[in-house]
Amino acid sequence: AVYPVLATVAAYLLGSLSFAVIVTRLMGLNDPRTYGSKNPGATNVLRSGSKAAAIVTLLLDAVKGWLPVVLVRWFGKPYGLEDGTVALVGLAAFLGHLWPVFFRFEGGKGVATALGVLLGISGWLGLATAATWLIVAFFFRYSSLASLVAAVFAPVYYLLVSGVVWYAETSIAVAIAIMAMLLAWRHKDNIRRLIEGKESRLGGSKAAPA
Ligand code: NKO
Repeated sequence: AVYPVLATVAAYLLGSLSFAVIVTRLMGLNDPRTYGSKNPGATNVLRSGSKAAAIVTLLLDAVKGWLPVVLVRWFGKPYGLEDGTVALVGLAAFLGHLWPVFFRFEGGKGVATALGVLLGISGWLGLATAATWLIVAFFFRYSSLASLVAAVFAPVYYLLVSGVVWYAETSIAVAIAIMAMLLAWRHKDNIRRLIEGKESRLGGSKAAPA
């Protein structure tokens, strides 16, 4: 039973790579933990003005959730790694992003990494959740609100996508539910700003919060 433990630790370490910090540092941009929402995430990197840096951050933060999940799914069977380990490594990568061992355990909100995990579990699940995010972001122009709505729908989509083919795994459903709850909790300041009408809009003016 050493392989599930090794896989989970490796996924946590991979998740601990805070790509918002790493990418901005490599590109010579300011540290996202010093401006805007102070969050090391793609949305806040976008507030630096560099779309390229934001996209690379989003991609790499998603890949670190996706990779451990698909590696276990595709190559785990001979090592005795089943769906329980899929759930564990996905959750471990997500937890690494929130509490990264390499960055004093001060990480992000887990949106991009959760998306990667969902895409690794099922392409349709990831696509449906990402589409939900895009629709809310398009109409309301708040990244945080889009993430919160997507997080509510993700567990529902999992049950639909897997239930239809009679395939829902309790461990995976629980992992998705835990990610959704932690993601919402990490957005508590965003929720307060949304209620107060002080949340910054996507593509909005950086000078005046409106
Ligand atoms: O700086 O506090 P901020 O305004 O930056 O940021 C709030 C934001 C933080 O998240 C990010 C990552 C942005 C990724 C955008 C595309 C993601 C596609 C949607 C996936 C939703 C996954 C939810 C899964 C829950 C289990 O929110």
